[in-house]
Amino acid sequence: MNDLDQMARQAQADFQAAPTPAELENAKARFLGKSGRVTELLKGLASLPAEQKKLRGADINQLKARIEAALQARREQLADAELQAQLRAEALDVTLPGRWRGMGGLHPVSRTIERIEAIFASMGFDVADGPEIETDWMNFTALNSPKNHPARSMQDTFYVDLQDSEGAWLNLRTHTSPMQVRYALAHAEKYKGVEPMPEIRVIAPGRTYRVDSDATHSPMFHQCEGLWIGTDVSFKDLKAVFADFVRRFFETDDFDVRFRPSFFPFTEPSAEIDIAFRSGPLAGRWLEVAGSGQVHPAVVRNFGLDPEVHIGFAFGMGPDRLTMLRYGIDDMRLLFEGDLRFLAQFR
Ligand code: 2U9
Repeated sequence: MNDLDQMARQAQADFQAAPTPAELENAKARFLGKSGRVTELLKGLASLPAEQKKLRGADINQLKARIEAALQARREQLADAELQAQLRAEALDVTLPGRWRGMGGLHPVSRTIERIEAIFASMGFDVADGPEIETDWMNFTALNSPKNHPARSMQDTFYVDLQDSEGAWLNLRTHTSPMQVRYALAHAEKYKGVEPMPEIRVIAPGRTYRVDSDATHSPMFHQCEGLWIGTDVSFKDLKAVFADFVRRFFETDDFDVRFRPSFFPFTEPSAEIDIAFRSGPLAGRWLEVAGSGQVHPAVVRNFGLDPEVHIGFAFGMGPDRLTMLRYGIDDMRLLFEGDLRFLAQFR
């Protein structure tokens, strides 16, 4: 191997060892720069005789070309490595799922209330609304609750530090009934003197409050009551309407309904409504799903209507319990803890 071959190999090895473009340019300078080794060789030609100068000159030019080719190859190698590193660093997996803001959904109890509203609406029932802070008269007196009734005590009812025009403390409504009182009063007023008065058919779903908190009671819970006042309405109509509601709410015909005597201040006679599925996980167990009764004459009179003419039926049920029965939920607290692992199942 002559000295020129050796220099070519040295240059190639130095270029290969340069880890960055900057260091490669330093290595290049050592061979091809102004005082680089190839340049020095070319300068040395001057002292040679003409014959040798020609041969040596051609060899040095060949060497220069080999070194330049090695330099170019290493430059391309380094540029390619840099590009690959950059691509790796900025890698974008376009097959990953997108980042969502997260889809919301209705709370299971809201879904239940929407189902109840849709079913009763199809049977001609309006949906009432009303305030959650109520007067004593709307929440208790109009509904035939005597002044000394335990439901009115501080132990059972949340009171608000505000009095109405009669000096009675306002309360958080303990049932959804006051919405129906307001609705019935407005209805009677609207159709005053109209004979016959159009029927009152209304349901009232919403939040209600009682001083009660344990595994099966929440201080805030939901109710949905219904009121149907006409001149020719009876328990058999109530039973038919309620059974049709159950059939559509639980999407089955396979159940029995029974009325069991009970007591409420605002209805007389009163009855609990029980249902028993004949098949499925709850088969054979009587489940209490609602209270009901003929609206007490004193309550009808409070609407300014004659209880000898206007006869009414009412029922009340708990959307929280209906939700638990429909979805097989065994702990009521799950409904109100706001745990997304539970709630996301209902989206
Ligand atoms: C007016 C007149 C009467 C509504 C009624 C019930 C029976 C009843 C409870 C059952 C379980 C509610 O969800 S619950 O806590 N309700 O038993 N509610 S009759 O009676 C009315 C309502 C309004 C003007």
